[in-house]
Amino acid sequence: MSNPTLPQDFFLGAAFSGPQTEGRWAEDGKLENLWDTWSIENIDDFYNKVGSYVGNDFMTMYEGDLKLYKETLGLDSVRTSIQWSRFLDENGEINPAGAEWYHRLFAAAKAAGIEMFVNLYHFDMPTYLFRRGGWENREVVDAYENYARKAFAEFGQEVRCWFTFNEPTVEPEQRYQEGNWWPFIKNFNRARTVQYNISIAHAKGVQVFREAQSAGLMLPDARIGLINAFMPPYTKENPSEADLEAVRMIDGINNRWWLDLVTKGQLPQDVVETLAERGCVLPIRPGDDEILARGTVDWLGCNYYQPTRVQAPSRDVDEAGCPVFADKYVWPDAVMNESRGWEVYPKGIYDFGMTAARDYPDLEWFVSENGMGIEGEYKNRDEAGQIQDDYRIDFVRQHLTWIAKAIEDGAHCVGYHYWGAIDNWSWNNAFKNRYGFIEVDLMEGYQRVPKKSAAWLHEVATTHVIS
Ligand code: BGP
Repeated sequence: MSNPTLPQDFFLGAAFSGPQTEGRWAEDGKLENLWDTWSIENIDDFYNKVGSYVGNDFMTMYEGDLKLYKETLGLDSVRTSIQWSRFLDENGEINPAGAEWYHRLFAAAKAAGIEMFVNLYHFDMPTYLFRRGGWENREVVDAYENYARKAFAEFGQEVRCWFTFNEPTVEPEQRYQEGNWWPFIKNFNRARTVQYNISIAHAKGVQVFREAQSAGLMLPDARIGLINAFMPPYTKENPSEADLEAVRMIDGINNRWWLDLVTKGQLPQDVVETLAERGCVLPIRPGDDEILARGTVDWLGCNYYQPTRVQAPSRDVDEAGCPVFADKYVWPDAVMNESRGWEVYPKGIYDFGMTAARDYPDLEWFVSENGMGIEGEYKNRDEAGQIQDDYRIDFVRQHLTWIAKAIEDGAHCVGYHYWGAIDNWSWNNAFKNRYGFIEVDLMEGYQRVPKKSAAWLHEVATTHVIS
């Protein structure tokens, strides 16, 4: 049987973010963001005590990295994020040194033949705004609107593909609901307030993008999107009514919420109603419907790592008095990436594509992140010192194969970005789990060394044949 192929105009690239790569956390007027503050307050929370300060040293290495992307990996496009805390000062005015860095980066990417996709917010709230209430305070939504407006005006002629947020489900969950990220809040209802206000901020971001377009500030073919982690929901075989209800709400909160917002400019009414019935009242203000209506996008990014498996909850309410809609369901057949504790289920991306094609037929989307982080990867070096990461080749091959099938079956998927194509800083996991096709050698001044998978990826990216 011949190898599956991807369409010739399908793009292949990579994704990363400002806070996980740039480094130079306190130079040239950069303000502290929440990751810097957490690193300062308790470095012991970070794997091997590696805080946010250096990223993967991208601000030093960026020209070489862009060459690696293009020449060694064969990629055509790369996403990063602007750091709000680097670009603007505490008065919401442009920090010239911060702006200068992004101008330099976008020019270097262009010279290297890499199209730069730019996202505005990647879990990196400036700390002074968090201290004013963060996403729980509508004034911070206004501050985001100002940030977006200034970013479009400053870089509108340099960048074509823009995104308002990366994974707006994650900060509510990790920082406000599960208490995994500083300052470790555990409150489902506060998490939903944050989710709601981020939705308003997204819609305002799209609105100022459209205004910048009308004012002639953007490139003629500029586009705006949202990136979210879409985790197709599954439950047990032969589910009960209560299991299916758990699926409805978890799918509603994590997936449909954002899909409805970006395609219809509204939130799923059934989800909002059930939340209210269970005592989780969103901070809806008069006029919000009109704001949300402006949140429809040109296209969507889908980050896919793992599916969600849920079942009916064993209790209705948690310790904080907040509603519980589901418990985890452990599928006995699950294949795990033990390093990260995430299930590997490549067919999930196909299922997402088919659901999107059925329920949101006009939506164009791409896989904006997908990747495999492995702990202790240095143990897989061969005699010449190269990491032999056949598992990564296998992981990407399987996902690309399901994407090719989804396209064949009618999914409107136009590209693929691998997460962390060069090893980078994974939040409080720091450099524990490595994602790259290119190793970052922390013992050798952050030196970049291609792993075995790099040559394989180059072949696929330049031929579109999944070998
Ligand atoms: C996504 C984030 C990325 C990245 C990735 C891998 O959720 O958008 O920022 O970190 O997951 O996860 P981790 O680094 O936690 O292993």
